[in-house]
Amino acid sequence: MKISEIKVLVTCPGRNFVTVKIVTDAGVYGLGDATINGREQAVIACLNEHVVPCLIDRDPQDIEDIWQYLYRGVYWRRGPIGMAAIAAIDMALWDIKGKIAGLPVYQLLGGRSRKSVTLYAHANGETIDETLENAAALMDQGFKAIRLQSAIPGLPVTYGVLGEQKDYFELQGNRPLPPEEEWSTKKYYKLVVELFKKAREKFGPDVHLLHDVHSRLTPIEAARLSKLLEPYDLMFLEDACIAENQDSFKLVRNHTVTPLAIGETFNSIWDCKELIQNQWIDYIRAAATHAGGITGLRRIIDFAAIHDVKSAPHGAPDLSPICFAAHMHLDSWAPNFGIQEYSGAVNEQTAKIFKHAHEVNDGTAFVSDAPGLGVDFDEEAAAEYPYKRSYLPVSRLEDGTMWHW
Ligand code: CS2
Ligand code: MG
Repeated sequence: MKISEIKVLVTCPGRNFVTVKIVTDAGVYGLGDATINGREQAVIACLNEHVVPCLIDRDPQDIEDIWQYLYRGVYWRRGPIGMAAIAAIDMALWDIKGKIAGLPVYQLLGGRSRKSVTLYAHANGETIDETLENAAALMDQGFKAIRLQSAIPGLPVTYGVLGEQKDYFELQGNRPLPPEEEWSTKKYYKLVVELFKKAREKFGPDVHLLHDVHSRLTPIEAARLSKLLEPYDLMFLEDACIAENQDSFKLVRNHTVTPLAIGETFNSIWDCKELIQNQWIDYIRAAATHAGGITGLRRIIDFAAIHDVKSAPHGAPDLSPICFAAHMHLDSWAPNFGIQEYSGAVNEQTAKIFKHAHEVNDGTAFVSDAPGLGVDFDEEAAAEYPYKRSYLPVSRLEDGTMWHW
């Protein structure tokens, strides 16, 4: 069997998604997600100019050799762009292998470790009360784990709290440039501690509560917040600080028993080796799209398993339903699965383009038994929504200093 064509397709049904379609001479095709929010064209160029030409006429069944060829074989290895390109190719090859075998990908990984996949949903609000009302509504829908994010009084915009009308395109206007946000740790501490205090008062001890700091704190600030939140028993505190220096998490860990999670921007095991082997974190949040596909993420999850670190894959709306499908298989297989982030159902346009067979019910997902990844891509529908340039915001401290977004 040979790879006869590889298409790299971009569509914007409300946000940009980059999809790889590998077509074989046997007529079977596979799909992969290569979306990097705000850097879509860089991955497209990397694929079209550098990756695709090397793969035409190769046997699509050689997943491992192709992964090694694109990773080990390349002098300029790692980094988000290269690893997203590898990821999309890798997912598409697993999809093809499953279709040839007539088996869902989780069976190729070794079979299921569980009946279903627990999801955590997002409750956001302009006020604490609104956030808690939204959380209550999600609990009514069956969610047993909820991430709480609330607007910070005194700051113009807060991560995770985009009102109904405001999407990133609207924030950016006709001449897209990164929207600017402001950060103040002092204002944030007060809000976030109050948010979780009220949440526990209202909901009691049983519901799993989570929160994403989105890397805004310094290591010592992160340590302080983790400690302040201890009475409210979080399932995990996400991205408490940046981990470019992995030692930062040693500092946080030494001060708290709040479980820690990180990893959505990681590209390989080398971004989290010390975090995992020293057991400075409890959950690894890497995504198949950004960490080298199913092959890359499976290795990270296996390494995490022997250090008692659980998986909790990134599930933001900027990962396409193809990535969601890949996660469904990894989540169903991984012996050390923790929880899957879920940002809710996709919009109508996206659902028209990406059709997947995985079921979501009562805060739980059920992996499909369709051969391969169990997701399809409608090229004609996708062509109706052309690419639109878009940026993620940037963040500054109140005095204007550039900060982590
Ligand atoms: C996030 C994302 O889902 C999450 O936890 O931190 O919303 C993240 O901001 C986006 O994926 C960025 O593109
Ligand atoms: Mg996050």
